[in-house]
Amino acid sequence: INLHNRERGLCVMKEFPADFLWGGAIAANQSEGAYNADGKGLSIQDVMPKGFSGPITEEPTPDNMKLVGIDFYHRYKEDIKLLAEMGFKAFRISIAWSRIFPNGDETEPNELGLQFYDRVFDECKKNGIEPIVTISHYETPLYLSKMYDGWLNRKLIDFFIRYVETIFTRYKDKVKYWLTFNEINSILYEPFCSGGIYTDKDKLTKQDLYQAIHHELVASAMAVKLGHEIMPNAKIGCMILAVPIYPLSSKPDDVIATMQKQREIVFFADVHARGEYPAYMRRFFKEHNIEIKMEPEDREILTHTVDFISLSYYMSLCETADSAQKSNSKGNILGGIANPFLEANEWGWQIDPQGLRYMLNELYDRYKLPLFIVENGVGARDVLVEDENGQKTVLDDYRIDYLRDHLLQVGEALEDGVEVMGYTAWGCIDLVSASTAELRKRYGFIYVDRHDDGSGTLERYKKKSFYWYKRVIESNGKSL
Ligand code: BGP
Repeated sequence: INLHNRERGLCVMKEFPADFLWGGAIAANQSEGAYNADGKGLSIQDVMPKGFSGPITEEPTPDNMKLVGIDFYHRYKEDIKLLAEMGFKAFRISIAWSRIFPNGDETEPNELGLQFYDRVFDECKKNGIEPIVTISHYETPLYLSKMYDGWLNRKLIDFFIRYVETIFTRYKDKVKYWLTFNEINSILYEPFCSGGIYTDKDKLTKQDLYQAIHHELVASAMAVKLGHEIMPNAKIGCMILAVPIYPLSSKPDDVIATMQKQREIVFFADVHARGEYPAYMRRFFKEHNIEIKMEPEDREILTHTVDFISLSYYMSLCETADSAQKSNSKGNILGGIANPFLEANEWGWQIDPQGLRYMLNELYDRYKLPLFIVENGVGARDVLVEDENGQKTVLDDYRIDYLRDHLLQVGEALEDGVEVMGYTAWGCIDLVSASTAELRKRYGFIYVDRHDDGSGTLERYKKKSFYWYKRVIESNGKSL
């Protein structure tokens, strides 16, 4: 794709804003390890050794790679220094809820947990890096999941707000950018991972799911309101798993099916940005016999809208009204259909740089709010080799190609007039995969010597993409 673009003279980089937030992203549960250190309680991730598809365990088991992660808990200084060397302006991390409230429903926070993030934010500041903080990234305290059934229970709103108030008050002078729920729409597909809902996925009705979603939407809006009160200068955004949906054919039936499928996703951003349920949901709820239980204050709470929309972008999908084609489809992530014109990575995620431009335009047209790409990247198996100076490295040209192709499209979107605040590449340091819980699916500019059998020194090595991204940031996107 890249070569093709260059031949056509399209590789001219567009102007990025001077204050563009270049950086990378990780999440606590996929990197920190130290799963029971300093008073941390268990999170749902500590009993998910196989990621989305595998069974949940009763107790943490040694085959769960997340228990050690990449030991960011102890190596954050070294890691942040490496990110600073690349010139990072922003570093997206998440706070592990169960470090602050080990069970989730206590009244007093765990001071040692709070101190850890103090140290991380101070280290960022020392290195001139702006922290971007996800409040809840797939890491509901396990106790809340087991005892309350996660977000299915309205009580979660109170527990969440207590946690949010604690971290806003504590870090108000250290953190300006906050994201409420990571990929909030993913609860539709992964209710345990995303919403801490312990009840078996197959037993959940649409009614259950949309009730849990309502609780999260109210909680998110309450966090926005509270955040603005405690930190008048803060910017608080929602975060959605952004997947553009294309009609598989130009058949009007397929186009309508596509519209519906896209709404399944943008519904979440609609509520966050417009402060109310969109009109089309009335019909959806009616047709699916869903009745959302709302408290009288909920409508007012939802009017506290976000300052920006953040998104992850990995792939696009197709949709059709033809059920036979649907069940035959191989690219069935989110129940979507593979695009015959695109290639996929080893895990079936179809690579579509132009889809990012398309999505950014769609979202900006819809909301006129700044957008922040807080995840993008390609998972790949990396091989550690020695360079000519005997230094260990990874020759990850495939990663550079992927990121370059996507950044070119961000440039196109900027040229289209879209306001993009920043770009944080996913898994800037190798970490444990969310969906498969493996380490062999790597995203980083920095290689971490740790493997799925638990072996490895945890040493960090700079990949070829490390030097490439450093130049990208240095040149503010001119050198790709
Ligand atoms: C997003 C999650 C991340 C992350 C990324 C890559 O859905 O927000 O936590 O891991 O996808 O997915 P994976 O790790 O499964 O490759």
